[in-house]
Amino acid sequence: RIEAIGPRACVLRGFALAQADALAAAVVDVARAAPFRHLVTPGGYTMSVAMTNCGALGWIADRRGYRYAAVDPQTGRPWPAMPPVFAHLAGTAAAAAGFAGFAPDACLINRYQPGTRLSLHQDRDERDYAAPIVSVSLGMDAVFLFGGLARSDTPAKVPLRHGDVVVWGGEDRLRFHGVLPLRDDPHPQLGSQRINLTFRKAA
Ligand code: MD5
Ligand code: FE
Repeated sequence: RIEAIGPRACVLRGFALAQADALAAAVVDVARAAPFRHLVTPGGYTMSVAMTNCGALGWIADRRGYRYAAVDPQTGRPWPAMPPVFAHLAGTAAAAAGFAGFAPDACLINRYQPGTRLSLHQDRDERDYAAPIVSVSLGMDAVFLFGGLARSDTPAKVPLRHGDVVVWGGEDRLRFHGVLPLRDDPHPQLGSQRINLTFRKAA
């Protein structure tokens, strides 16, 4: 079941359900080597989303700016390798959405707890905007805000549930987006959290 939410953006409902347990177990492994942390933005705000990364490159924020880095600044070691189940899911989801040959080099893992939100922003730190972005939702439900190319465009609200996968590319790649504060409605497997895997080609 493919739901179009833009000309080149769609939700693949339940696409990751069969792999959800394996994905969640791999997140625990990644977080053992590269713990979740709350990044501080260049403006000095501590993000309410906790983040870690796997793959060749990881997205980071600090007082100097936003960028991708091969080494985790907290541990001084390279980010953990991308688990095969991650890379396979990202590739098959992109292909199902019409983007053949997607090979992400970065996976940002976002952890939301009750009250956590992500304010409207664009993803613009990647070298090449031609590659799509694939996002996998695990755990508690969230309301995704899907805006336009201007910050002032009123966003649509898209509910995202455990196992849903969203793919954005082409003219939808630079749309403003965010996540409303998470409600506490514990998930049977993951408890009071939502995990989002965001696959990108950064370099
Ligand atoms: C999340 N994360 O649910 C979202 C999923 C982030 C982020 O936004 O930057 O970590 S990725 C949503 C996304 C990516 C690229 C383009 C668009 C949305 N879009 O055009 O709406 O934690
Ligand atoms: Fe984003």
